[in-house]
Amino acid sequence: DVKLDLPALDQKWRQKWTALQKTKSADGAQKKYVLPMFPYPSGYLHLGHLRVYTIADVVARFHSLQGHDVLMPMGWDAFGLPAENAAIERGINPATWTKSNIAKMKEQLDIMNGSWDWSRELATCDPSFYKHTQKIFLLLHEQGLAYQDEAEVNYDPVDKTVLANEQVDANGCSWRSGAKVEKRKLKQWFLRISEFRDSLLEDLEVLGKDGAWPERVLAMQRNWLGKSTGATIKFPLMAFEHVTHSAIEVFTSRPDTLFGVQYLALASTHPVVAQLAAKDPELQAFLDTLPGLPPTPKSDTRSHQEVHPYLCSPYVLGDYGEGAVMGVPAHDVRDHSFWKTHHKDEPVRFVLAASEDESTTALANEPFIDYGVMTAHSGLFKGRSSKEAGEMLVKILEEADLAKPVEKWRLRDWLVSRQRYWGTPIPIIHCDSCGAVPVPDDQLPVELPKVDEHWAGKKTGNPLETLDDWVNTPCPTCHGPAKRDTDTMDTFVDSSWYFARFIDPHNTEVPFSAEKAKNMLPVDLYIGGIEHAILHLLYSRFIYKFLVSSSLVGETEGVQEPFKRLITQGMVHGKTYTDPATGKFLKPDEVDLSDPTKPKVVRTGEVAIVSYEKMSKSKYNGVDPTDVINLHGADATRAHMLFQAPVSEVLDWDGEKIVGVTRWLGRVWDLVQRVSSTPLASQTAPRKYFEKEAERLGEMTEDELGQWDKAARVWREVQRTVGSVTGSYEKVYALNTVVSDLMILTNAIVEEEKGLPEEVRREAVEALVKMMAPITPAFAEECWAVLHPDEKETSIFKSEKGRFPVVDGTVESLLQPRKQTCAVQVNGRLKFATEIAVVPEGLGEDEKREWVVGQVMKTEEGRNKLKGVDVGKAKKVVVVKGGKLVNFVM
Ligand code: ANZ
Ligand code: ZN
Repeated sequence: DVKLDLPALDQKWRQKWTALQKTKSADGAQKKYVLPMFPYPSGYLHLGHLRVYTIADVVARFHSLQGHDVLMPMGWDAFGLPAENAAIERGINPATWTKSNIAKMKEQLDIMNGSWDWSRELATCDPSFYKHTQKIFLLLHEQGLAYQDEAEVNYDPVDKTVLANEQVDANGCSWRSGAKVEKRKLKQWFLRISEFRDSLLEDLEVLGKDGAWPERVLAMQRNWLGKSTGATIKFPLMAFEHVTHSAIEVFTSRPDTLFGVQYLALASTHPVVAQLAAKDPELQAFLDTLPGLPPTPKSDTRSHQEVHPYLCSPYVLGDYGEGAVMGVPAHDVRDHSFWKTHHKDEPVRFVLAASEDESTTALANEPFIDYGVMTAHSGLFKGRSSKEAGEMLVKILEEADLAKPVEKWRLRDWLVSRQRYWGTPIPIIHCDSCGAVPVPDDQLPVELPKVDEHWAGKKTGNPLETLDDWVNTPCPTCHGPAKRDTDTMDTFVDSSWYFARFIDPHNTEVPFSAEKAKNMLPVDLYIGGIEHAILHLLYSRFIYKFLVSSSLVGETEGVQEPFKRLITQGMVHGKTYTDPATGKFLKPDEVDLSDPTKPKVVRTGEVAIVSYEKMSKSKYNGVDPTDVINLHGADATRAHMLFQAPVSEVLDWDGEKIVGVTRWLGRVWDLVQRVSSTPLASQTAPRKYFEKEAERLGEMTEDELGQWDKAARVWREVQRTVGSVTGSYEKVYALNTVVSDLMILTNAIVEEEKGLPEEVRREAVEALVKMMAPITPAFAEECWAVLHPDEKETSIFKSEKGRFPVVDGTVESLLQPRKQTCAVQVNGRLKFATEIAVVPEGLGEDEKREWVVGQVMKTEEGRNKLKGVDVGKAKKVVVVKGGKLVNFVM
């Protein structure tokens, strides 16, 4: 008996895999590009990482076993604020911090038995990578798709630095200095994503087919793009001598609600508001209460006594539509709650309803937001469908120059400038006479200068701005004095194209070759967290569409989407103990786990509350994947991780439950040992057995028939499992059922093992091991080596014999249940029921009758209970329902 030491197997096989990695897959193999979102090198791998990388690796290995040419690379999303913050706090260079984090995480990643292609490893902070990020930026610039414009930034007046939104707390103060953050206008770089908005929206349809992308993500993308059709409508302004506008223009998506307008609301930044405030101290006082940062729900409720009151409210955005809204409390949710808060006593005016005869005004507590039929309040339009009425209204107003049909998008151009050090430098030189000049191609990359003294001094701000040697440079065009752009790019720019770099990571000339792009892109399966459902995916889609339409790739046919399929995995929650008396989270040494089913609070002896929560330091519920893997081995950890929850759902992590999986692996291991002494068979051996034996089914003894049945039961189970497991691996979402299906198959084999024909037993175990291999690769390799001592030097993933099993359709008919119940009647009256062999296919009516009668007479019941009935002399024998009933008419 060989003892199973799972962690030791990990070690052994990881070494062998490294040695084997160089082998190429067969020519003409189908390409599969499987990619999990690359990690930010924070310095430690958490269980969430382990989950997404396990899913990716399992799918990649499944495809390898099918003989596909699989690409699964790994890299680092290495620029960004945390490194810079760490640098400021610790006085070290962000590059140093990042590199040591990468090294730590790579080590952690390596022990999970992943089949990463490290030869393609990349880090976005590496000049050899960001050289090409700069090239792509300049390509965009050349096409007019990168441009400069003024935009507001958060400015910390104490640290004298620009802050990212995440560095501003809820009170509008700096994360570091605590100073009140100011808004400043700066010239910044934008990427014109709006140019691609039509195809970004249209192609979501394609991604929605067959559930290729989760519906939820598609909805979020659609919403972010926010295409809305409607009209601008002018409301003439009266009786304000000091206002220069003659009308207020609003954007509405619902012109059909025009008769329900009860007020107009303006954004606080609307030019008319400032003019009104100049003469209205009360309004000015209200405006002064509005903070520069996210609007608080305060409202100025005073109305000016006009046909419609004009109100100024923070729910009206200054930079959307016209910065003004026609307020329809009856048919819009926000307008309704605004009206209810400030005009409690004034009735809401409903102007359309679900049907014509509906009395609607009574429903004043809720707005009616659907389209419907115009009611009496809509005057002449009463009875018309509201969609049609809306179009008519816009036409009529258009003739009077009071309305214009328009299309509005929520999507803004992408602001990519960051006033920070740790990012890709923007490759532009500013010259007083030539303007913004691209850095010439042969001078790329523009490298980040080393500024160790800056970090050592724990200084804040962007050191690039004060580095005169670096900033001052001759203009590439006129050679006069000029200055480098000191902004760096948003890290989302780096991650918007990294997946394309993986196909050609060592190319020094271009980001990637067009030829490789045609062969290897797009990504077949992309896996990552829902937190990237909007920005990262939208930016990647945009840049991909740009790249494939650019000179880099040249005209490509078909849909231009970077990720054919997208899987979003659920979070991992940690086991959390709470003291019921205080409601406080308990630290590990504050919980008594001597009886794991009844955790107790050490201090009081009371039973602690157990729940599963998002892992965090403050809840003491974090789990280090390295510890788990060292204890249980990577394979058991992977299998457990998949088994506990469907891929897209939350996973409640309870390390104690891993023993279930470990026990299963132990059973399979023992089974493999027992089977290894039987002669090698082949995948087709069971079929040959069934074909051969089927010919003599009629003459078999009871024992032989018993063995046939047993073999059929096991092989049927193998076939069923191959079918369902293949489907689940392909769907990805159902990986948890792969583990349970394989556990069931293990039990079926072990239960029927005794007396099972050798070739069936052996092949059942072989199939089981192959099906397990994607999930428990080292374990499967070891089993494979035991089963195939002749192939010791190779790997189940590389061997032809190791191919993932396919359902054998030809044995199906042989494996049908051999027995069925037959009800026996004499003159239409039931005498008894008995078990007979299933009627073979292809018999004629007479043969069938003869066969059934013969079977019935062979049974014990037949011999006993039909004594005295001379069935040979029956007038007629009726067999129905394929032999489930026989009637002797005497
Ligand atoms: C009247 C109305 C009646 C509206 C109704 C909706 C329903 P989407 O479709 O997302 O583009 N709106 C217009 N400009 C705004 C701004 N600057 N800030 C806040 N809200 C603004 O939304 C368009 C709708 O949002 C417009 O249609 C307008 O309210 C509001 F039963 O006009 B609606
Ligand atoms: Zn110049």
